[in-house]
Amino acid sequence: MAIDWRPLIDIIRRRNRFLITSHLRADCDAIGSEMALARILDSLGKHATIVNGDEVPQHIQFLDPDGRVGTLGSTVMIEALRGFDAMIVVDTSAAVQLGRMAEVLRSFPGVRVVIDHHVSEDDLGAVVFKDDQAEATGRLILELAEALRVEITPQIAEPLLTAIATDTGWFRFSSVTERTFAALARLTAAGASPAKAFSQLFEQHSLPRLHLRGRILEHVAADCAGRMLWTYVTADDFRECGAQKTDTEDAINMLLTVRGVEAAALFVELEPSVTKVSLRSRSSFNVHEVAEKFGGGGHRAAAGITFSGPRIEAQQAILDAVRLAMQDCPQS
Ligand SMILES: [Mn+2]
Repeated sequence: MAIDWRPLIDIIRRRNRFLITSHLRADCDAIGSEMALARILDSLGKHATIVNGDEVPQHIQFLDPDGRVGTLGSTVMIEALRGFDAMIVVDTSAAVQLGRMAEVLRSFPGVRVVIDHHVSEDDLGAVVFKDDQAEATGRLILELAEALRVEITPQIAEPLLTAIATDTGWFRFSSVTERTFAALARLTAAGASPAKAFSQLFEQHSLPRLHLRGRILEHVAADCAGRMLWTYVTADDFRECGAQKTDTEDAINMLLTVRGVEAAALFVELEPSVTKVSLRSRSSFNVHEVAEKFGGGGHRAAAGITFSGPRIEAQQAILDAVRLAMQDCPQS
């Protein structure tokens, strides 16, 4: 259902200083939405400041060439975050995903706004603008800009195209609808270049990332009679390949290329007792329901969990939960 932007237009028109934030381990939908929103507010003559709980991952810094996105505790101190009229959270509704920016939000004296497309939701004391059917927050930001009658410049269009492109796995996930392509058409008309976006996203990887892919593929195992594939990355894999933690991004989707596979899981050893788990589905199997059991979140087709425990433990617990849920899910 389309969002009624009128309350947000009212909030924006009546205020001048905006603080924008998004989730930790930001992706292109997070940074792209933040950058576009800041530039939309610029064009309205407002002041917009972007501050996240952690740094912009190196591989998506092309979205922020001038270093506009601040990092709380390193480039921006908490004392400096005063005097804002409104705080806008994009691409998440979960306090835990904001890191230290959650403290800023909790004690924020002005109006709080959430613009998001995730199902999971905390009560952030915010006015919420959400479409959990939307493929990306980036498309919602475009619709907000249009509702505000802001001219979509190339500087606004480019990060939004990148945001939508990445959250849809380059326009191929089941979340893609005609609205995705309608948005893409408008962004392209406004000066965004799909060819440039593709090159920035998929043709700038490091050799260590490619080597890490090799490890991820080597470790693939089948479960649930081939309806699920899962794999893992250890701390040794990262070290031996010279790869970054962000180099696992998108790797899980390779598992969905096998015939008959409905779901995939990737277990990443972040620390000896912290395991990042990614779940994907391309059938009616709902990975969000599995993630929720472990305090995770996401969508029906893509969900994540930060598991407090060693990787082996995470694998046992979560694979058991997947097996149980698969039994209740008819084979597609
Ligand atoms: Mn998103």
